[in-house]
Amino acid sequence: MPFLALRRVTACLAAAAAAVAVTTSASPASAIVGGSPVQASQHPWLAAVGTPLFFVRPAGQFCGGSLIRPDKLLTAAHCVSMFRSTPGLLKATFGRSDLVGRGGETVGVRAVRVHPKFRESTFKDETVLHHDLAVLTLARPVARPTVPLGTPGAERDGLALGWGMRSENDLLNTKLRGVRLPLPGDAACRRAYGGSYDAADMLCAGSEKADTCQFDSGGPLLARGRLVGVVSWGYGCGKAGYPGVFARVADLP
Ligand code: 4AZ
Repeated sequence: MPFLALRRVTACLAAAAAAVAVTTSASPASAIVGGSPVQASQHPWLAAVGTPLFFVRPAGQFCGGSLIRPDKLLTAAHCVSMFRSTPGLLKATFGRSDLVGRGGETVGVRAVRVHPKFRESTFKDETVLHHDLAVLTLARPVARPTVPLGTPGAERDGLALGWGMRSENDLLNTKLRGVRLPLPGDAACRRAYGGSYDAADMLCAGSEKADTCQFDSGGPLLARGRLVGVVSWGYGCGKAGYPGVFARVADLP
């Protein structure tokens, strides 16, 4: 393996290990609070994104993704930017309700395209993610329905899906869950995050009772069955006054 790639992978694993450490030590409340188990077969376009290198999680899962073309998976840029030159290390698994097990369909990744304006800044000690979108080209097209893209309208809530953490005592959740998140509007996130929140490319969803968290990133926020957002960032998880922030899929270049 070339040195650069190895260094990138090492950095990735270090980041992943750090994410786990943060989750175990400092995680407040929980993710997918108020959510419930979901069968992956109900959302055949939904994938767990992982790498065999991330051995601390079954299937090496660290993010989610949504099939938007037979060979294109939409996810978060921060999930995959370190794999830009080594896309072959990534895997997408569809149709697996529990990451422990062999069900569903696993496909390799041939290319990683990150939003050209993707960048990071900071809010308190959280990383703020701008234009946090990436498209993975799968090694082959899959025979699965795609999810239609949309923009949120007047609806009061949306549905988020993910294999991420439910609470600080739930490090090892491996089951797919779904949660209805209130859509409090841009003003709520501006109150929480000030200038770090940019309504042009971000969307605000969640409450202290319903939120997303570590390992839900890259996964979908649906409104009326359309994909409107991608799980991106937030100040902690389930913290009152700090809704989750999603990348608007309408920001796809
Ligand atoms: C994360 O670390 C993460 N509560 C995802 C979503 C939120 C916070 C953190 C929003 O992947």
